[in-house]
Amino acid sequence: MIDLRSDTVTRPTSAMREAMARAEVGDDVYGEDPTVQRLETEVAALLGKERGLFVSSGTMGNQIAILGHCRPGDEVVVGEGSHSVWYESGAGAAFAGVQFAVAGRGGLFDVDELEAAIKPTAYWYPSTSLLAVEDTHNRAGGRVWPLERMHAVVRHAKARGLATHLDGARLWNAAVASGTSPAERAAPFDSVTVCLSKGLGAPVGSVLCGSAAFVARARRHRKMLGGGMRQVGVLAAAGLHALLHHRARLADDHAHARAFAEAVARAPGVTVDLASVETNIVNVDVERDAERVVSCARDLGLLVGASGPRRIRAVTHLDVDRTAALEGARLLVRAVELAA
Ligand code: TLP
Repeated sequence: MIDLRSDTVTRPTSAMREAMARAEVGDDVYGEDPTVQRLETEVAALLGKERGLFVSSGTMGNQIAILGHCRPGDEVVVGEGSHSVWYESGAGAAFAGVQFAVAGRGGLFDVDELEAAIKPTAYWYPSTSLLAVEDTHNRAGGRVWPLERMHAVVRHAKARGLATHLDGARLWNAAVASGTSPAERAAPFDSVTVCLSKGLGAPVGSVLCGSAAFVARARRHRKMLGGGMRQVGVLAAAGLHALLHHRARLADDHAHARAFAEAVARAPGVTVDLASVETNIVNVDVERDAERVVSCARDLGLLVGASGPRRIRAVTHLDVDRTAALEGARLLVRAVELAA
């Protein structure tokens, strides 16, 4: 089976498992796990923030950020297709009591579109208190925010009194693809979530970073959500290993995604916006029922996901080499034919 459903499907390498087995651990709720502390310090330094907090998932990181920045009834501005709106089980509404306003179209937006999404000030409006930006943007097909545009919207949000959060689940991909550093990209944001379990290939874990005061608040919220973990250095060790060994190779995933996209784009009945394939995610628009294409692909030995009625998403990762990516493209084209 070639599995292109997500870069979350990777399995820990044997070197990563060895690092996990060797990890020094302690009870992290007592603040006594040295490996967790090392991970939090290293990620905070990589992002140019004061502190980091190891959390179980990107979803938990985003939700703790929303809890830390907002009050019930507040509004969070996001780009179209935001992960928090689509894939976090409605947690923003359930736990923080916020609602979402969408800026612009297609996931990325500009200052005017942000301004249009901010509610005026009167007691009958929700208070727009947070801007959350996704880089890379998942549903937009792994798009990388142009640095200056991203920083301009953050500057505008701050001028309007909003807090700012970066959902950097794939910030590592954005940095590699654009030749900028994660710290440069994260610089103006109040908080940032990065994931270790996507392209980096760790089995679990994300790190939420920000100021010392923000992370102290976040630690309480993490406990409230049941995310206080104990001898979790075994997992932090996987993350540290991933950061050290799997970051630069993300460029390979991007090259494989491009090769996949170009091969698929040549087929009839299929459209791929090649200009938007910047990292490891490829959106493939099909003139067929996407779920039917997914099921035909599975029968042929390829796993992909439907991200819309006529859209397929394919994601390259650590466990997919160029040969597998090209074979995946061939099988997807065949599945589209069969789904007719
Ligand atoms: N995305 C997953 C699914 O949930 C859709 C995937 O397969 O791409 N922010 C962004 C931008 C993400 O893409 C994801 C995961 C998360 C947050 C959440 O991370 P986890 O899965 O660790 O909660």
